[in-house]
This record gives sequence, structure tokens and C-alpha cells, in this order.
Amino acid sequence: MTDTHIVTIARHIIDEERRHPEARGTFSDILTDIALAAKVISRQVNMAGLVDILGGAGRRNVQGEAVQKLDEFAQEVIYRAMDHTGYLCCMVSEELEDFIPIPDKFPAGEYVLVFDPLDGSSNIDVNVSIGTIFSVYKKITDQERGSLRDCLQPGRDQLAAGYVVYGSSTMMVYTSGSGVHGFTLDPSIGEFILSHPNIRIPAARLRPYSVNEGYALRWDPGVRKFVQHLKSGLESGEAFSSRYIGSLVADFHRTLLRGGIFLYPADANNPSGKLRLLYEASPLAMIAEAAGGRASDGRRDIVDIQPTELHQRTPLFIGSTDLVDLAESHIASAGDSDVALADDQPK
Ligand code: P6P
Repeated sequence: MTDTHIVTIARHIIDEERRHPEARGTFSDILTDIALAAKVISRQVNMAGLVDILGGAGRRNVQGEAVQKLDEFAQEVIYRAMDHTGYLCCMVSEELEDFIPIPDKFPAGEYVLVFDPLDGSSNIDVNVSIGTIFSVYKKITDQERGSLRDCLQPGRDQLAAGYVVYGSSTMMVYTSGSGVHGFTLDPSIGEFILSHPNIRIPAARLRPYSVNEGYALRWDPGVRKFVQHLKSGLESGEAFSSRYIGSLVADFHRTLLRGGIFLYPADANNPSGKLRLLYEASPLAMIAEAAGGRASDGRRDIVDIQPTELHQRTPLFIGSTDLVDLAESHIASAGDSDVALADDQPK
């Protein structure tokens, strides 16, 4: 008889919580509430083709991006699952310019939730996997309903981080600092069941690299040299395949399970990269580190970056430690690239 147990996410989080005695149940309740929101979003995503929810919502979000109806839905679901529980003082969402204080009619708590309600939403209409990314911080000021300062914390101070990938199955992956654990939703019973305990980024032989090579001519020369190095194979003889889905959560999830590296570097058009530090790079960086990997902006650990704005962008190199290290060394040896990049452009 194989050693299998049915461990729900609630049970697992409570067991995890024993490692955080100070959390007193609040922590597990926050993560359980996020799992509830994920189930509701998953149902809607899986029906997207059947109900009138496809296509744009006819407006643009704070990022200036066309808002998809599922974006709005996911934003609302997470907000309504979390606004009344008394655990949070405030929230930050990709969809809203300012931080979101808990309404006066509800009790405020000690934690901050930052989240991207539906990352990769441009893929919604073509049925490519999309995802939710979140992380939890402790409030650090005495402001009852939070403040900007409570939201602008470095990734190193995250208490927990996770994502939900709405793909061929819906999976929730999270870490509270001791291991990375994956749960697969069984829609027939509406439960997330532990399916991937203690995920570690493997030192596999055939590891993919993942980047949008359509922007290669706009990259820093050091990034170009790094990708060229992967294409030529490492000194160890390791060759690489290329995989790019164009949905951060899906590309990261594959990197976490198969090894390799995902990179979204800065380029001549996006000097700070495209991805967001607070609710995209930092949560995934905590997960990557807890799984034995690394996450860098090309020069320093993502989790060491002190945010100055809620929606600030960052270049991202994330995955197997040796490959993130290699990317950093190519960038460092290429030195300051701005002039080189301009000179390097095709005539
Ligand atoms: P590009 C999706 O729009 C997203 O924000 C991430 O999920 C994804 O990694 C990235 O943008 C893809 O960007 O420029 O390659 O289309």
C-alpha cells in the first residue's frame, strides 16, 4: 500500500502553522481564504468560454492595460473573500493604483496581502494557462488600517507567498518559508489536495530556458551573451531547449518543477523590465529560494530590493541557482550597457 494521505490545504497550513507559533491561526485562515477565492476564480476561468465573460471589460487598469472581464472578476473575488475577515489591515492589487485599506465597517488586522489577481490575462481568450500571485506581510506601522509603508516592504520580509495556476488542472503552490508545497484542486469535492509536497528545483540535465527572444536586439549585451551561452551549451556539455508560454505563472511553474531559468530582462523600451516587483517578482522569488533556487534582477537578489512604489517594475531572472548566477556574471562582465546597447542597435 503506497504511503498516501488525503491532506487538504487547510490541514497542511495548520500543520505548517505549528512552525509559526506566533501566527495563532490567523496565518492559516488567510491562506485558507485565498484558497477559497482560488476555487471561485478557477470555476469562472474554466467556464470562460461558456459564459459571457470573454473579451475586454471596455476599460484600462492602472497599468494602462486593457482589462479583461476575468481580471475584474478575480479582483472582486479576492477582495470580497478577504475584506471582512479581520486579519488584514490593507491590500495591494495590480488592478488598483493605491493600496486598499480595509473598510471601517470591518475589523482590521495585522497582515498585508499583495496580489496580482489574474496574471497573464492577455492569454485568457486563447485558453493559455493564467494565474494568481500573492504574498503576505506583517504590518510594520501603528496605522490601524495600514499605510503605504506597510505595503512597501522588501521580499525578504514576506511571511508567505504563493500562486495559483489555472491550467489543465488548477494548482495552488505556496511557501511559508519551510518548503514549497503544491496542491491540486479536485473540482468534484472542491478541495485542494496535497499533490506536490516539498518541491525542490531539480538539477535536471535537460533544463529549458524561457525568455521572449523577440526582444533580443533590445537586450543588454550581457543578457544576449548569456542566452547565446545557453544556446551553445554549457562547459559541462549541458544543452538547453527553449520554452516560452508568455504567462508568468505558467512559465515559472514549469521552471520550478523542471529546473532551468525564466528571464524577463530590461530592454531598450523597458529600462526597468515589464514585471512588477511587489506582487509578481517578490512572491515568486520567495518560492524559488524556498525550493533551492534563486531570483535576481540581474545584479542582486529580488528579495533584497526595497520597493519605493507599489507598481514598480523589475527585470527578473529566476530558477536554478547556477543559471541565475551565470546570468549575473555575464551582465557584470558586460558592464554598464546603456551606451553599448544604443551603439549595438542594428544600423
Ligand atoms: P511578453 C502577461 O501579460 C505578462 O504580464 C506575464 O504574465 C508574462 O510573463 C509577460 O507579460 C509576457 O510578456 O512581452 O513576452 O508578451
